[in-house]
Amino acid sequence: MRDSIETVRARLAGARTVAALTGAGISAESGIPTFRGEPDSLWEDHRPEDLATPEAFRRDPALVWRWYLWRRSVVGVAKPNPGHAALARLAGRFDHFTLITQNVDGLHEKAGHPSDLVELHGSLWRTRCLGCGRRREDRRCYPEQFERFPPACDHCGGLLRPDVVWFGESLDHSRFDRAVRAAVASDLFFVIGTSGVVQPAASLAGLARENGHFVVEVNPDATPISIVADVCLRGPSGDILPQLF
Ligand code: BJW
Ligand code: ZN
Repeated sequence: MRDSIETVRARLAGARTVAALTGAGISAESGIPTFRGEPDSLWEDHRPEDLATPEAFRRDPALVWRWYLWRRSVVGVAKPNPGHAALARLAGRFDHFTLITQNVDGLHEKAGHPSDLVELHGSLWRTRCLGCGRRREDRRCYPEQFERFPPACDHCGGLLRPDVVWFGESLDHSRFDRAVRAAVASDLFFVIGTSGVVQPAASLAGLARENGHFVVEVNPDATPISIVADVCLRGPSGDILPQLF
């Protein structure tokens, strides 16, 4: 492990352009459940097709909203951990650093991430109106805080939904383009705390590798991304990342 850490440090010293893709694992040490693989993961208690699809929302918007409000209440009291802080420090050292996150928790921003941040799967803290399309910041955590529930748009009365990307939905094109450009252009590409099973985010590591760049995975467990990584640092990101930056 010591050698691998030294290898990554040396790569960083010679890199001009760096990018990182993060997933739920980076927030695990802040007390936020991951989606898969752990006994208290989100999908252990809930079927994704019941909660994170447009069909589920059409079927029962109140049920889906209650789940998202519960997640807001968990995330709202969470603090960034040493992994988020280390990435924010690293970003401050490079003119070209892109942080691509699949997380909707806002913890990279809370950690003071200074530069290019691409929230591929949206944000827990925004709503989007199904009627007029307006997006608004919204930090409420309880159904009682809304005039109507499920919540409605104060502009057009349309149904509001969480501004996140559900299964079967396309990612915002300009956000995904920024992520692809970063993967193609970065000398060094970190993949941190993601199971690497959800597309198209998972394909970014392969794209970086195909373009000849050095790929570093940080994860306690092996994933489908491990085979494209040049170095795999096995352990929690809150332990590993502060040793690198
Ligand atoms: C630690 C740690 C520590 C623990 N330190 N690490 C067949 C093949 C290919 C693709 C598809 C397919 N069938 C369907 C698809 C498409 C589908 C998909 O990928 N499905 C697969 C699951 C099979 N993708 C989509 O639908 C996407 N859209 C799309 O493709 O559009 C085109 C299209 C249109 C129409 C039809 C079909 C395609 C959209 C995907 C949206 C994903 N949305 C979610 C919910 C977001 C909102 C919310 O948060 O509620 O995004 S699902 C969920 O998974 C969430 C996450 O961002 C995402 C990824 O999860 P992540 O981050 O990897 O977390 P985990 O829990 O899986 O992993 C945690 C990792 O951390 C583990 O590895 C641990 O070991 C590690 N870890 N502790 C470091 N301390
Ligand atoms: Zn509206």
